[in-house]
Amino acid sequence: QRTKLTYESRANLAKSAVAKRLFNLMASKQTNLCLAADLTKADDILDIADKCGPHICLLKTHVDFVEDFSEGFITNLKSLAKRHNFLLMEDRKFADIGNTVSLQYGKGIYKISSWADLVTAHTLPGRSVLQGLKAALGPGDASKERGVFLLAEMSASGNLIDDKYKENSNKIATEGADVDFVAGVVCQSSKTFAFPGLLQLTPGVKIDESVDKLGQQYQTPEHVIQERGADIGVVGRGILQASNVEQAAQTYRDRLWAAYKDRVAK
Ligand code: 6AU
Repeated sequence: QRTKLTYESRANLAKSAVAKRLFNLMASKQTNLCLAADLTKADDILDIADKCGPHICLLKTHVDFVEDFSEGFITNLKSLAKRHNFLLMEDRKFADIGNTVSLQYGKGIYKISSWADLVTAHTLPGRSVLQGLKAALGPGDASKERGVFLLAEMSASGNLIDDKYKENSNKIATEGADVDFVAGVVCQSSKTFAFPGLLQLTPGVKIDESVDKLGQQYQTPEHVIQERGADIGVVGRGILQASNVEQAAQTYRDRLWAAYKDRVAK
C-alpha cells in the first residue's frame, strides 16, 4: 500500500525526476508542508517565503494575482528557494488545448516554465494538456527539471468531478508516454490512485475551521495525512492569517510530519 511506504523508498519508484527530488527533499528536510503563499504583493510573498522557508518542502504561488509582479520578484523567490531548500510550484491549473497551454506555460509576462519546478493542470482536456506543456519546454529531455501535478479531485463543495473523471485522470497520470512528466496528483483521498511513485498533494488543511465562506472545505493535518492519504499538505490561510506566521508554519510542519511518521510506523 502506497501510504505505508516511506518517502525515501518511494523516491526510487518515481518516474518523474522532480518527484524523485521532492521525495528526497521531504525525507532529508523532514517536512511535508506546502505553503500556499496566496498574497497579492511581491514583497509580502518574499517575506513569508523567507520566514516559513525552513519549514516547507514546497512553496505554491498564484502569480496571476500578484499586483507588482516583476522579473526581480522571481529572481528573489528563486534565491530563497535555494537558500531554504524548497521547490516552487505555480498553481496555474492549466485547462486548455495543447497549443494554448504551451503558450501560457512558456510565454507572456510570467514565463512560468522558466522558474516553476512544478505546475498544476486540470485533466479536463485529456492527455494533450501534458503534451502541450511539454512542448513549451522545447526539444530535449524536458521532464528532467520540470513536473506537473494533475487535478483529480477538488476541495470545493459542489465541484463537478465524479468517479469516472477521477478514474480517467488517474489513467492520464499513470499510463502513456508522458508519465515521466507527472510528479503527482492533487486530490482529496488515497483511493484516487495507487502508484507509489506519485505524490499526493492535498489542499484544504486547517487546524481550527472546517469551511470558509466561499466553498472551501478543511480537514486537520492528521486527518489529511492518515485518513486521506496525503503526502503533502497544502496550507494557505491557516498560516497566512496567523499572528505569528513562522510559529504557525512550525506547528503545521510538526503536525503533518508526526502524522506521516505515525502512518508509516503502523
Ligand atoms: O488553505 P487555503 O484555503 O487558504 O488555500 C488553499 C490553496 C489555494 C487553492 O488555490 C489551492 O490550495 N487548492 C487546490 C490546488 C492546490 O490546486 C485544489 C483544490 O482542490 N483546492 C484548493 O484549495 O491556493
